[in-house]
Parts: sequence; C-alpha cells; structure tokens
Amino acid sequence: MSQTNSALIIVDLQEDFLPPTGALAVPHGREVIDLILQLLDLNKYNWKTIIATLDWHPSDHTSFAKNHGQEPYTTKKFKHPHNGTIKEQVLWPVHCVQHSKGAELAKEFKPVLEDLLQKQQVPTYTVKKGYLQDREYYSCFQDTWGLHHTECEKILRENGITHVFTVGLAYDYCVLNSSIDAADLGFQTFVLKDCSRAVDPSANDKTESVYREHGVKIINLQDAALAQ
Ligand code: VGL
Ligand code: ZN
Repeated sequence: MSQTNSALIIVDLQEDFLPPTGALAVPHGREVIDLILQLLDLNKYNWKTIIATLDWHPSDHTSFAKNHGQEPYTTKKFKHPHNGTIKEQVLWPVHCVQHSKGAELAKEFKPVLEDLLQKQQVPTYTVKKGYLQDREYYSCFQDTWGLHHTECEKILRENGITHVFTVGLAYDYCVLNSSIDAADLGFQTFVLKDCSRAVDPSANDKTESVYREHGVKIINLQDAALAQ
C-alpha cells in the first residue's frame, strides 16, 4: 500500500477577507469558517501537517491601488524586476497590513489555531507571504514572478507530505495559486470548494479550468476524509 501523508493548508482566513467589515471582504467568506473548523477535528482527519497562511503586507505595498493613485479593482501593468516582461495585475484596497486588526486571523479560527500551534499534536505552522513591498503574492509558495520562495515547500518536504488539501480565501486568487503551485511541485492536490469562496464567483468556470489544467482535484468537505 502506498503511504499517504496529507497536509491541510488554510489560506488567508483573515478578517480583512471576511464580511462584514473586511477591507477586501470576499462574498460569503464567513460561511467557510465552520466547515474549516470541522476539518480540524483530529479524530476524524489524519493530517500530518497543518499550515495557516497569512497575507502580510507593508502599508506601502505595491498591490494597493492607493499607492498608485488608482481605484481599487482596476489593473496596472507591472514590469518584471530583471527580464522586463509585463504582467497586468489587479490593484486592491489596502488590506492585511502587518500587525493591523484586518490582518488577524478570523476571530472564530484564531483561538483554535493558537491551540494547535501550542500543542503541536500535529506539526502546525503559520506561513506569511506578501511582505516584500515590491511584488504581489497570491501563492503561499512564492511571489507572482516566482522569484522569492516562502518556507512552505520546505515544511511539506520535511514532514514527508504527499497530499495537499487547500481551503480558505480566495478561491480565485490565493487558494487557486497556492493549489496550482502545490500540484506543480508534485503534491497530489485537492481544493475543497465548499470550504472556499471567490472574489468573483461569476468566473468560477474559468477559475476551475485553471485548477484542472494543473491537475488539482476539486472536491467538497464530505470527500476529504476518503481522499486522504
Ligand atoms: C488575496 C487579493 C489580494 C487572497 C490576497 O488571499 O486571495 N487576494 N491579496
Ligand atoms: Zn494581498
């Protein structure tokens, strides 16, 4: 029998991504919290590693519309720092500024994660991303240019992880890019659709074609225990 070692990656479950007060509130984002808390039942799910990611921007971050005199949700062309290629990216409202209230983990989730971090019954980590001022990060593995890498891959390798399950916010940005990077790195990757919400749910068909192109399997919470 092949050995399956599963990691759960909880992406950016932070107040700024959550209604009603979040600066970049993802529609219906709060609905995922209860389901994600269910996934943290260690008697039911056999996680070998749990990672919670944090979007963690300096206030002068280049992804903030206001730092370019533009309106949120417009786009801007960015130039690759070395090879000059151009990438058009969305500019966002100011969100998840380091140490701000909005950057805190969802209030229902924070104490549960803190307990897991303290007990380490399952190796549990937080991974920050987005802290370099001059570049956007959607994936918890790397910036959008692929130049700077977080510790996420190292954590998964050190824990012998084979399978990665992703949940959180947002289905079409950070969960998407974290999932496709996990798949591209060779992990068997599953995104739990009902444990995630999109900034733009009307584009879910297109979003899901990107997941599938990279071999990410789209499942729901009820399938997770079986897939492990
Ligand atoms: C995210 C936009 C900007 C996300 C982060 O977590 O999906 N989206 N920063
Ligand atoms: Zn961000």
